[in-house]
Amino acid sequence: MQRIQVIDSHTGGEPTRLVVGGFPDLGGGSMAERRALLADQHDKWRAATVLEPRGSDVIVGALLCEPVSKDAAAGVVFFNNTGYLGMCGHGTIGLVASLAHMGRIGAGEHRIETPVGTVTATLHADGSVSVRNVPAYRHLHQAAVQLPGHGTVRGDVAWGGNWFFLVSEHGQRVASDNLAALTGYTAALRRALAAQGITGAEGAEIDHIELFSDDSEGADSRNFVLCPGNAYDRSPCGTGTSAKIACLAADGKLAPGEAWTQASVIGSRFEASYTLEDGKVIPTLRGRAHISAEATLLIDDSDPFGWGIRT
Ligand code: PYC
Repeated sequence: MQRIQVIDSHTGGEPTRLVVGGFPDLGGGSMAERRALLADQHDKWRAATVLEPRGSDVIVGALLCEPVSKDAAAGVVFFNNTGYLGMCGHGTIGLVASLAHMGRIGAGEHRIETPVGTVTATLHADGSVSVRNVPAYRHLHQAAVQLPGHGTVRGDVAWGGNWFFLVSEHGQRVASDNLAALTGYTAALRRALAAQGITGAEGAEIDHIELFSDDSEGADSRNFVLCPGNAYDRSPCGTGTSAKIACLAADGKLAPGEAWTQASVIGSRFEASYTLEDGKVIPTLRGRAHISAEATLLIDDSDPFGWGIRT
């Protein structure tokens, strides 16, 4: 029997499963190197943790790692039902809440190493967490993609720790009673981007699609975010909000320090803003995670689905 120790949390409804023990040793390399090692040699551990029958499409896994740098509180590798992420905003908020729950950190600033750079998280006295993300930027402005049945759809391509296609003019209703239609539309958009060679920098796949609505009940915007494995983000998506901030900054629609409230399709919220450093947009987002379980996952080698159901 194999055992994996986890702490589950959710950030604005989006779950994070933090692996605190039981995974194979990935050595002392950077988080990008450890992510590559996990993906190339130990991927079954990702699958066992987040796929059914133990997990579900919506769960984002986070492997807690010893950081490389002594002044960092932790390192982390994020993964999901289909593979691996760069950064994850809601997941970092969940990680910080879980580390506090474990008694490993208290209120204050904590550096967290991720595969795409080090971020700074602040645990506030009220339990909320701010994440000062890696630099975000817009790569393409209003790129045109042909979407069968919908004609030309235009959107920005931006980096916020993952790659996003951000669309404001889409004709879809961004509402929690319209999830199947939103999922179908955004999945078709992602296929069309790939088929038409529209990518992030250096040919990187755009694996997240983000639709916006101004009908947002007091927030500045409501979004629907399709994640790589076709689940939608229940939170406003930290990296997606960072990508949005980069686009607003590029359009001159949001000044440094100005607040932006991003609501998710289910109504949860992140507060965001940015600073400009050496001409780079550094987004900060603030949200709250709640702990939902402490558990040991069991993998019985005689279980035909013990290492996850791969479809
Ligand atoms: O919060 O950055 C995020 C995120 C990425 C995928 C799911 N959530």
